[in-house]
Amino acid sequence: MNLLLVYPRWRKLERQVVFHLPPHGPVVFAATLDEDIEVTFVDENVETLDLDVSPDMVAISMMLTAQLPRAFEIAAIFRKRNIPVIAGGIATMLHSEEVGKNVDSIFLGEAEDGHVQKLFQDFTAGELKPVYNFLHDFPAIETVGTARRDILKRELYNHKGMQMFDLIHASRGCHFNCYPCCTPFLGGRKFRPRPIEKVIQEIETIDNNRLFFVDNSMAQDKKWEEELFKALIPLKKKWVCHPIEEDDDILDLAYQAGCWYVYQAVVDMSDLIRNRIKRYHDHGIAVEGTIILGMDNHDIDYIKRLIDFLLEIELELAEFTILTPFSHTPARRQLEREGRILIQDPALYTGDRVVFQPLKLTITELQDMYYYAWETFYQDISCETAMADMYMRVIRREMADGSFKRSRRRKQKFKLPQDVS
Ligand code: B12
Ligand code: SF4
Repeated sequence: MNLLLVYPRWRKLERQVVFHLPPHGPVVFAATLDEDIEVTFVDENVETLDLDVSPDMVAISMMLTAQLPRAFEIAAIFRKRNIPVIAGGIATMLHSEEVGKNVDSIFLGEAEDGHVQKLFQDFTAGELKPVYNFLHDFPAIETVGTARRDILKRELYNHKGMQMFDLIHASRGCHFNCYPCCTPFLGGRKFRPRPIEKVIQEIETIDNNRLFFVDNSMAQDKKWEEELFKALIPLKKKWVCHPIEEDDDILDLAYQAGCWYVYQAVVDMSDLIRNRIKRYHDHGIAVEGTIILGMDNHDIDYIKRLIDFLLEIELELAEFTILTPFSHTPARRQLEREGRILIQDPALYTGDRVVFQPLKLTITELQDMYYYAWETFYQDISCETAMADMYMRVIRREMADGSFKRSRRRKQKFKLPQDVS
């Protein structure tokens, strides 16, 4: 059977440098498929989807709400040609009703442990059902296998000659319940670490020294974290991740294990945040702050002071977004209750547009403060230069421990003048 697996494109954050990472959901999903399913993968963020091909089935994988409109366009084109279309991934779970109206079958939940086989068996028998719901029926974590990175066109994930990182996950779930986040809905608030030997085995297959652990938060099981970092040390990989346990021994191990930088939410200007950032820095770990603008206590003055604070605590990078009431988050529930959601169009749920009524700002003021934040934080060192600095930092470490590899180069694409007619 021929399966066309598509990752629809979405618009990137305005003002941020545009770069592309290889998607993770599709390759982890592909690893769960039986061998007789031949997968062709197209990531529309980096290549053009040929809409004239005729696979036996189209599978759309969606992570973000903003991917929905394009996914529906793709589904409509293939369904018109009587090619069945299924959908899965995070955004399918978050918008199951709407997605269900646009495809032949939706898959909700995690694909491992035989879950997805049910769908393909039914399809082969000509009995594809509209919904396969495994949403809170989590597969045994041991059944998560090595992702099928062989289906990626990896040379396309190269930013200006710099090899971007490969995505991997060492755990699923998150027991916290933060205001803007839908992960508790998806993952059931239970931390599910993968067996460390399986994670290491998977990493050994990755032909890239730079990784991004997409785990929600590493800081959920200290002992597991410690064992994972110890096991990573000999591999000499360099990696980024979400927060790590605030503990000097763990942070020291993380650095030795190759931790390059962490994404850390900066939610206020407290000493707690200041000290947390300092602690990472003291251990040689850089920080990319993730800052959501438009919270109920934010006014113009607060946001201006917040940006000054970010510069003062010397974050290496900052990513600004505007509070977006994504489905199944506490933020959406509150703003819905208060009648403050103004825009429902998923195309505008990119994280850089105001789609709700802020409390202490007008819509225009919040949008302007979003631009102000990017422009002020990067006024002396541009975002591109700050990213290049981060790469120089990792290259130096790689050179020092002998793990540096040159980036892959794209196949020749340019024509010589005499070839151009
Ligand atoms: C990696 C990641 C990114 C990467 C994506 C890289 C890429 N090329 O895709 C980057 C850093 C670019 C990113 C950006 C953003 N992200 Co993000 N991201 C994630 C993260 C951490 C991991 C996703 C992942 O890979 N999961 C692991 C895979 C294996 O799980 P999975 O996709 O569910 O796949 C399983 C199943 O769903 C199934 N499956 C998957 N596909 C299919 C298909 C079919 C047909 C079937 C049957 C099954 C199936 O099989 C898999 C195995 O079981 C999640 C949080 C999380 N932990 O989930 C947030 C998350 C998806 N991001 C989110 C957000 C808010 C954003 C941003 C908008 C803002 C921000 N800065 O965080 C930006 C985008 C801004 C923009 N406009 O560009 C939200 C989603 C919001 C939404 N509803 O749109 C999440 C959930 C974070 C959160 N805590 O709220 N993100
Ligand atoms: S923001 Fe991070 S720590 Fe908080 S609930 Fe979401 S995934 Fe967990």
